[in-house]
Amino acid sequence: MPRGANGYEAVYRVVSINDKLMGGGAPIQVKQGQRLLFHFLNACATSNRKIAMTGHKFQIFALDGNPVPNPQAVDVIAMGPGERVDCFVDMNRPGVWALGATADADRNAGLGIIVEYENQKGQPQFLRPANRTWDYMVFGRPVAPPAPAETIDMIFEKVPGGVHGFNHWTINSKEFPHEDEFVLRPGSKYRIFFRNRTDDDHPLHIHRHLFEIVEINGKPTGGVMKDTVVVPQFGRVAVDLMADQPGLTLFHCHNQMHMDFGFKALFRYS
Ligand SMILES: [Cu+2]
Repeated sequence: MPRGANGYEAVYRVVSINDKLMGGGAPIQVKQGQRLLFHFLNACATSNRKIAMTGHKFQIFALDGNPVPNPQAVDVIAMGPGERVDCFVDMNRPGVWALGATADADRNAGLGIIVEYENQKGQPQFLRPANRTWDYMVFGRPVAPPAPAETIDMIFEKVPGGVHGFNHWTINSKEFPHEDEFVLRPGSKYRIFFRNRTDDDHPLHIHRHLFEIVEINGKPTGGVMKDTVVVPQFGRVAVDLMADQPGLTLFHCHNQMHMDFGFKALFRYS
């Protein structure tokens, strides 16, 4: 792998929820005993984020709009750019709370919204949860579906941009465009191996298709359908994709900077 100084990455002075910095808009006003439905979308072009709400659990039932086989309550939600999470939260801990980023820098830059129980006043409280793990596999089944006959291997690498440059990104040693590497036969199913040989977590997205996560870092899983998956640094994720949407299909890292500097490919149908 090429070595050298990292190039520029995008960073932000302010971060918002529904166009408002935390405290800049109306709080979410709730009553004890209520159940709230949340639709979360990470609309940032470049940053993975984690959010939490002290004393409350997110009861996750759908990812990227697809019901999960094993709904679970978790303390923290992690989302790469473009990912969506649907969940319930039971309001059973009166107070004034910040629903916001677990990273202090992001929360202090505005990434949060105040949740205020009836008859409660004061500054919003935020305590970082002890368990901040996020694992797609807890929402799936512990077995992978049978392997399809066809496989596609994708190796992702970084070409460091140097002190005043931009990092570049390659798929199977090449930046975009890839002319004929990725050809799908209509009606065939493919197991795609995403091999991340970089020190970033990449949110990978395939247009117009769903895929099933079937392996993460060597552990089998099944049943979680998505269109975007964050592949951890120096990790491996396998997904099964049914080629049933003929037409040119863009595959890319959902980090805009990575996509603009090589990290994308067109899948074609034969
Ligand atoms: Cu990326």
